[in-house]
Amino acid sequence: MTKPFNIGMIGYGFMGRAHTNAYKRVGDFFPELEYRPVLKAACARSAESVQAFADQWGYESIETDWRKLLERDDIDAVDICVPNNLHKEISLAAIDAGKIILCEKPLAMDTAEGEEMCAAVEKSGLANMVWYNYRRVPAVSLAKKLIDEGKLGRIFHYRANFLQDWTISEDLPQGGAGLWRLDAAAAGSGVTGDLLAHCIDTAIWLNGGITDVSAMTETFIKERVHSDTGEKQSVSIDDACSFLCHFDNGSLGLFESTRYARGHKALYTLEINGEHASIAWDLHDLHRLSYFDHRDEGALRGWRSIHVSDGDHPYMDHWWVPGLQIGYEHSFVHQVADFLAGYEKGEAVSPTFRDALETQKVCDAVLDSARERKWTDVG
Ligand code: SOE
Repeated sequence: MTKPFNIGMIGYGFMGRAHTNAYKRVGDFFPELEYRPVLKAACARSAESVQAFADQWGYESIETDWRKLLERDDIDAVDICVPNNLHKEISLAAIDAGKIILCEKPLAMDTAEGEEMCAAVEKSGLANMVWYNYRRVPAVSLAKKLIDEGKLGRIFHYRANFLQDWTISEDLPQGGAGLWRLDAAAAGSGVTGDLLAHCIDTAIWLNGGITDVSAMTETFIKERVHSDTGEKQSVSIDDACSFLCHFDNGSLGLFESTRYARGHKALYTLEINGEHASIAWDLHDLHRLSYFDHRDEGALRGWRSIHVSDGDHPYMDHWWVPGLQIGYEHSFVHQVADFLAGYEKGEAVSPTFRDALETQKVCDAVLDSARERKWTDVG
């Protein structure tokens, strides 16, 4: 007998769709789960838009005020898919209302907000999770397994990039649907919180904590029309950010992110170099993991490209037959599956608010370091 896990979705943008797709698919591909997501209600300010979203994706009802959603007894969990400046307020109210929270990344606008959210959710004992989905791309999960098994040996270098090119035009306004990411008042920061946060989350997961950072940021377009006012306003998000760091394990990190890398749409790459072996991964070829092992027989030594689609690869026994790959959206399905499996057992599933707070602290240290032009400890 399965049990319902009633979802109240707040927001209906790109992430609202990605998460909803995961809720819809997870029961079919992870039939062993006791709890099954039920799309109870979708919530957003515009009744017309949220009704259209609910009709298209199969939500049973709508709300236009998230406070009303939180009052409903038929909602077990809220999924927060709205701009970052609303994460804290909604989370704290949801905790008061006794709701489980699945929150879109980054956790908060800054560390101070994140700490408040973390303290409240931990005091409540409510299950919580933050949507850093890339950990659960099977090739990235395989990288984690190889590192944890010690295949790489001592780690020397961690390198990651997240490159995009969608904000190069000066005519692009800031604020409003999708473009709130360009408005510091709604987003908190630019590429640091939006893109590097993914790289940092994966890095901490794979390679451990980050101790200190030295960063530079740039805002290439200093003024943009704001969608709310129609007026030109200064832009204070970081359009690009690069940073160096030290990890707890003594390895060195090098990270770069920008929305001004013409030709790159969502190029998230990472490479880790260890004493015995190296691994590399690229979001544009997400089902492959590149692996080089120095211990291989000399004449045959070289980079191998592992097609992560076999039955013994992470998550893959839940999908098609060996050799047939899956994609971006499946990382979200895996995250829900793991969350529900943990929920069933009463176990926290990473990344929790606490894990996401670690990423937030690194993001804040990066922004502080760039502002002050000096090495900065992670708080
Ligand atoms: C920005 O373009 C964005 O959609 C991020 O907000 C997502 O978190 C990232 O996964 C893809 O890019």
